[in-house]
Amino acid sequence: MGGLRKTSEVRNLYLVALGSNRRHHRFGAPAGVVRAAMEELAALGTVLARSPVLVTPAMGAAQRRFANAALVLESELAPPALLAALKRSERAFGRRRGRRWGDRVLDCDIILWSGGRWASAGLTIPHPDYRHRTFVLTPACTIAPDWRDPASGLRLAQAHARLTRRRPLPR
Ligand code: PH2
Ligand code: MG
Ligand code: MG
Repeated sequence: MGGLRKTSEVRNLYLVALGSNRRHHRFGAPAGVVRAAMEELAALGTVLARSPVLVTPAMGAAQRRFANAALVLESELAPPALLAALKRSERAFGRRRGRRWGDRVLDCDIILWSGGRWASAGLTIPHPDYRHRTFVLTPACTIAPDWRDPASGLRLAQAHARLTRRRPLPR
């Protein structure tokens, strides 16, 4: 019966970004890895929306291009518990510790949380760098363009427009 559901259950919404630029022995190319990971994350709550999987050029030290996507997850897990679960999934997909920003089978990052801001030793929400990353903002805008960043006050669609706006050529 519905009455058995605890009223103390907290409904958290998360915007999670996924990335891969290495093959998986079972799921194949990076796009397949990201698709499989999106299925896997449904075990952590309810996936309310998922973006298409996009192929993006590597930013930073990584060598190969990425598959990237984003999803909105509703979950009873608090931020540190979700982070631990995402790290478990990354390991289950074969991710090994390595160079920061290197090639990886699977990367899952918490970008935004309905509770606003979070700051603890290994976790900062909003994600400190996502505003500069089209590979996060482009997929995120397809599913949550109106989600407002609690730090900047900007909607994701506005943050995306700022990032991708053509600047006038220097004269
Ligand atoms: N992730 C990185 C570094 N560079 N580039 C793209 N295109 N997509 C990513 O997900 C990505 C990256 C470190 O997390
Ligand atoms: Mg990342
Ligand atoms: Mg990460």
